[in-house]
Amino acid sequence: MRDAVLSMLLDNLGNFVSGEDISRQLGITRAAVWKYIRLLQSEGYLIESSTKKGYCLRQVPDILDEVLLTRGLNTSILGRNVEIHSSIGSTNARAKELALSGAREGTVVIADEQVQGRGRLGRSWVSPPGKGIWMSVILRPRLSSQQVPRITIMTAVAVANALKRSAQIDVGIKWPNDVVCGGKKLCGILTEVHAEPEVIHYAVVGIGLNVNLSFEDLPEDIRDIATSLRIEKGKEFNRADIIKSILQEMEKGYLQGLRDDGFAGLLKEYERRSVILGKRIRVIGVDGQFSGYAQGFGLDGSLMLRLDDGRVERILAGDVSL
Ligand code: BT5
Repeated sequence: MRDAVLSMLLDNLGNFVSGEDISRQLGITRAAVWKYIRLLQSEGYLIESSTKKGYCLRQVPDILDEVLLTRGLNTSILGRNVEIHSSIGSTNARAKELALSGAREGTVVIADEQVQGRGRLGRSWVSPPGKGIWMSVILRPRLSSQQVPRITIMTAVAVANALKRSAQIDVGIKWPNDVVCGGKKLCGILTEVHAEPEVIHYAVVGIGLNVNLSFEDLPEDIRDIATSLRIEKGKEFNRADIIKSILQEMEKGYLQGLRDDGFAGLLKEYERRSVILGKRIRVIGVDGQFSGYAQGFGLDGSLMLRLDDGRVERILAGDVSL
């Protein structure tokens, strides 16, 4: 019923709805309406009330609420099932639990704060409350385990397209899993899979996107390498709008790029946004360190690095510095 009251206020955003209308439409007493209004106000919704005119929600606050997250979400798989936490260890860890117990494809776990946010190789991911998008999406793609890097590539392109659409910002992609702006990291992606060589049981794609963090919100040790939408654009953004945009773009990339063999097209978009293509880089990979020219990306999502002796090394995962 709380959701229904909120939906009515959202349907009339910026306008008053009378208590009587709400009570009649939802079949609850005026006292019950007032109770839900008080509840929503306590959650941070700024609702004006007037004895004559009723209730008015002036603007949509930046709250992670299932109603706000699913309203107008135009997807058929991703985000049809959402789990929201005010604080959690790691959304990836939670999504893996859910995936193991059979959660359906497209299930999304979102947290306002992570206290054990993780990056690759056991690194930590800074995830303070109320300021970022810390979310994980469960996918069950029909790919071989060799093609897993494709998932990260698809997601990076989706985040970049979503940011263009919902935040009017042009970002670059730094292989394999960084979305960057002005050379600094705006978003990191962590893809974890439970797979056998020929089949992926599930993939959990974690997205950490710095939205409304100020420079001071970033711990000192990452201030030189990290940024946020707020720092780049000088204003705050509504996280739910960006989340919906990411889910929409991801679903498109998933259906057209990963499922229907359209990966070559997706790779073109990735290359267009790549900040390393054609540049001299250093890569620290699992098999050692390499220097050379980033020549291209393989259909499996690997990086082709042309070494100084002319050989081309195919690298599946690693950290790149320019
Ligand atoms: C990543 O790892 O970039 C993957 C980050 C994935 C985070 C999401 S949040 C939702 C989901 N749940 C999780 O627990 N994780 C995922 P990697 O490439 O290893 O980069 C990690 C490095 O980025 C750290 O060692 C820091 O140097 C830097 N870093 C940490 N927090 C950052 C932040 N908020 N913004 C930018 N850089 C950060």
